[in-house]
Amino acid sequence: MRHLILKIILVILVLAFSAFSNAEGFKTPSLPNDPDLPKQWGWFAIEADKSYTSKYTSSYRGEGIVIAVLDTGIDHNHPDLKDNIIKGWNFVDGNDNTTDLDGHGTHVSGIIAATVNNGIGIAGIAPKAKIMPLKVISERGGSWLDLDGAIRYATANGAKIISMSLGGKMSPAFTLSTSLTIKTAYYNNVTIIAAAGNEGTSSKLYPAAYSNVISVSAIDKEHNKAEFSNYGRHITFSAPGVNIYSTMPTYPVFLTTEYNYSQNYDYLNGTSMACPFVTGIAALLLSKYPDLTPEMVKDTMIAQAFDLGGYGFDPYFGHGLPNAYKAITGMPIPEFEAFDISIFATIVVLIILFSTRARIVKKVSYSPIIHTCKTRFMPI
Ligand SMILES: [Ca+2]
Ligand SMILES: [Ca+2]
Repeated sequence: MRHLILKIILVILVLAFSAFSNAEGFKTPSLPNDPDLPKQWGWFAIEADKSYTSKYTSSYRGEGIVIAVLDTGIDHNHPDLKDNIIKGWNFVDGNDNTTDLDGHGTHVSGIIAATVNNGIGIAGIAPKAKIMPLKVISERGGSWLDLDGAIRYATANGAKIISMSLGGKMSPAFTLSTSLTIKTAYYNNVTIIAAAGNEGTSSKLYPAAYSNVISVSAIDKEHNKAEFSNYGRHITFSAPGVNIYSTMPTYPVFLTTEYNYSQNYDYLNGTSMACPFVTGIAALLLSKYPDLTPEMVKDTMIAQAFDLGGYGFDPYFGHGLPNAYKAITGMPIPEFEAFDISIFATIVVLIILFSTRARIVKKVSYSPIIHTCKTRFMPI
């Protein structure tokens, strides 16, 4: 009888273990079923496939991370985006209608956070992140004042990342204002990423050229710098920006009617497309380590980036191509510089204090008693 009970318990345990090990969480995910995945060379170039399928990283997909996309708005009804959009604001018209009438903002948003494994279209890099569409560009372009307002709005409303696939040459009057707005966002722990520009020159475009902004140049499928991509010492990373397949509005917009791009999905070129690749990886990293500062986000991605071109940092590729898998499997890089300086400064101050005190004590202790009157003045 006792043996029978033991056997029954054993069988129950084996069945339970078998059910447990087959549970969803213990399976290594296979590649997602999005049919246009083969068109997304950039998704594979940053190893988003490895990040998606590895048991070490597959649970970090941008959960809890709000990304403000400062652009032309978004198609709120696109089947590959509609679940990942939160309320935004239209700074051009001063209302809450952030419908994309151009196509650019919808394309950028799909690269970052298109729904993955839903059997349609493409796969985003951080599909559990939420896009906050902030419309700052109309068919007439955008104003720096609107950009400032959008950066402040994003910071005040919980965005962890601001992604700006836009830029221009600043007039001195606006340089200070936008620079201060960006600094404020940065010190409120918002990671700020911007496209370097498409003039194919080393001329600086803002906001990418600000020191608190991660600046992104573009590469093609062969890892060559895209001909159109700007470059210079201010480039932080290089990311896919040629023949990038992503979401387009499901209704006619400027890019489809004036330039014959397709509705629903199409290819675009630009550092505007490279910027959201870096944004997506930053979102993956922040979903694992939500408390990282913008400096730590940048340094951790730098430490795990794939070097391109000349050895180490160079003005064409910056620190290279960031990696969606390695960025979240490597240890976060602490803020060494700030840490070291504060410790160093403390040590120097302590040494000065102790050496002064030692001199004083030494002098006092060696002062003969007969010179008591003089010892009163020794500390001076
Ligand atoms: Ca999809
Ligand atoms: Ca290099």
